[in-house]
Amino acid sequence: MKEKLEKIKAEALERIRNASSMDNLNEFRVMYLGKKGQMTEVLKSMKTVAPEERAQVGQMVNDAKNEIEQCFEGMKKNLETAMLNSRLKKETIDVTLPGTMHKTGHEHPNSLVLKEVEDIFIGMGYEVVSGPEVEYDHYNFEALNIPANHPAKDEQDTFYIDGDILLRTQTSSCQIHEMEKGILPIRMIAPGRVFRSDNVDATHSPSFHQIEGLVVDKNITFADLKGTLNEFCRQFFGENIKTKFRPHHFPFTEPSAEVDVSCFKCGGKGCRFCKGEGWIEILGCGQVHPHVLEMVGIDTNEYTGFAFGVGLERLTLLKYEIDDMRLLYENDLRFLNQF
Ligand code: 2U9
Repeated sequence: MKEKLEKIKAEALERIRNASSMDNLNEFRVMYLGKKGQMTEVLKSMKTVAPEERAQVGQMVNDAKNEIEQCFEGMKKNLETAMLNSRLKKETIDVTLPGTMHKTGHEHPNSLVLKEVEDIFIGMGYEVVSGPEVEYDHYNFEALNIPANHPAKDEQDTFYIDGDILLRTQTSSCQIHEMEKGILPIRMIAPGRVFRSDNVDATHSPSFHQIEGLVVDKNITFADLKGTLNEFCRQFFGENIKTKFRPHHFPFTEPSAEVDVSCFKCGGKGCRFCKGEGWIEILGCGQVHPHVLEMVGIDTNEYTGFAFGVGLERLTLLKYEIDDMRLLYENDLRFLNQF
């Protein structure tokens, strides 16, 4: 019995000390100390030991068991430390290495210009209003004093969807919706996407953006229109900018005008940028045609208004000196990263 015990102990200690992994170690624990392990078997066979030797043998078995257990615990600690060290070594991060640069997006030049225009008008007490891109003929044309036979309604210019439903060609429809609410006075701008059946070239696109403005109040005159647009041009193009209001015709305004600004590159002398003109055309405007006000039930004896419209892309091209509108839509990062 004594010899058998010594043999088991020596073998167990040897195996435990040479265990190569935690799994391996646990295997030996089960093999020697488990319920059906060799040491348990020895304890069970104590019955066969002569009663006078039982105490001594019992002590020996317990000592051997304790020694194996201690050896196991010691080895377990060693393996755990080794595993931790190897993990720490593997997961070590060199904090002195340069980081990976992530490219962050930024606003499109059109969005930057729109924000600037909105801020100028918000600063003058205007509201920013949006409306649907799919419209009824009535809101896009009829209510704006554009009659059935007007060339602007031609299918060549307008994308018709079905019958009297179309893709809006101007954001003026938003202003009609706003006036129909019957709450006066109105001081609003309507920025948004518009659609026209145009071929793509450096200055045209079948989809572009407009910013239209509308003011309706008592005693609104052409002088209010001029003052407002002069202030806008000064804030947008610079303090020293000059403006010129040229008579024009729009069905929805009367009188109407187009506005030129003095060339902000050459100061009006004439250069390549303004094609030698000294002036650059930027927007259209006028006093709201009385028919337009009457059609939404506004009393023209009491109320008058002014309106204006500007192409957002046109402002962006001028502001950033871009010579081709297509660059704004192609999403070429070499172009967009410059803003
Ligand atoms: C209402 C009444 C009148 C809006 C106006 C213009 C003049 C104009 C063009 C600029 C360049 C369109 O994008 S563009 O091609 N717009 O010249 N727009 S007056 O007049 C309105 C709007 C709403 C109720």
